[in-house]
Amino acid sequence: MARITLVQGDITEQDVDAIVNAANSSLLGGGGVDGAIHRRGGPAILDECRRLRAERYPDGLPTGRAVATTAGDLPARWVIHAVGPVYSRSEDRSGLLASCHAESLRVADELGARIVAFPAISTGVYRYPVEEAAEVAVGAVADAETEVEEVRFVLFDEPTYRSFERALQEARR
Ligand code: AR6
Repeated sequence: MARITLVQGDITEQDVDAIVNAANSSLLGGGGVDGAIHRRGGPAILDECRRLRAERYPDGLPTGRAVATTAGDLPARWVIHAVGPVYSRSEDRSGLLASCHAESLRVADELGARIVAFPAISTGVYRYPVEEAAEVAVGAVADAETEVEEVRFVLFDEPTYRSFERALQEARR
């Protein structure tokens, strides 16, 4: 089981084996953490995303799934693009949110990544309530059978950091 750690900061600065991107199905970029990763990582990431679309995912990467590319100019070696669900009040999409964490770790295992950083997937543009998302994310990572040694959640702001801290305390009880 991977050790879970938390830091407040910018995921693009993390010197880890792989960072996870909160992507969308198109894999062609967007705002939030996705925009920051493509901006800081340079064009090599988008080139590989375009190739993945053409060769493996002509209809896009389904929600709940993950796929790796180079990390371009970032300190990390790989970016694992994961597609979280858009939050819905009428439908429970926590299974999809858990799945994109489990799938990211499966991809990390294929790469041989040992330290993997995750942002708070789905809690920005996709509007998932942070408290709920933190519980799902921490639970999914804690349940995963993986060779990854450390999963580092990199939380952009203090309220998100606090939510993950609470979720981690709950999970350890
Ligand atoms: N480092 C760490 N966390 C960050 C950073 C950063 N540099 N920048 C933002 N965050 P979001 P989503 C936090 O919107 O909700 C994009 O357009 C942010 O504060 O990036 O999964 C994609 O292309 C929030 O807590 O991702 C998709 O279309 C968290 O990252 C869509 O947004 C996630 O916010 C995905 O939406």
